[in-house]
Amino acid sequence: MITVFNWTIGFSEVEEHQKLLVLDGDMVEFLWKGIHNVYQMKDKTAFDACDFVGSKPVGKTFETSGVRQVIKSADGTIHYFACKVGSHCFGGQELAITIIGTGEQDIREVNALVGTSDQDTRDVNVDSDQSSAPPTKDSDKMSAGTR
Ligand SMILES: [Cu+2]
Repeated sequence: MITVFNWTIGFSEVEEHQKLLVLDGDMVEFLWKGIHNVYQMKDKTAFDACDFVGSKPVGKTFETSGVRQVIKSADGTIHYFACKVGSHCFGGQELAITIIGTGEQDIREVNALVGTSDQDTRDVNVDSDQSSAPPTKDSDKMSAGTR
């Protein structure tokens, strides 16, 4: 699936405009007008600080609109992107893309559950299958550890 993302919407500084949920292997296409680019940031710290050290350009650094990136890795992984032009990143032109699964979940339902933290979104996979009680004897051994 290709998700087309308006790459200048983050200037609104509305937090929800700076986040996106995708399925593993989805492609995100950044679209814009004017002079912008797309960099994948090293990590969340770099993303929050608009620090481009260790970042990698997606496409050419002054590509015209239409840069595409396949988002692929484990569930719950967050990929961070920002524009390196001028102070655009500080102005809100940034995007955190979270992978929420491989395609079997309803993306709209999950949307309601994420967005408040960077917690692993794998929690949303928990369903009604919790009726099986943990084994009592063996679990004592396992938790005996280092406490
Ligand atoms: Cu920009």
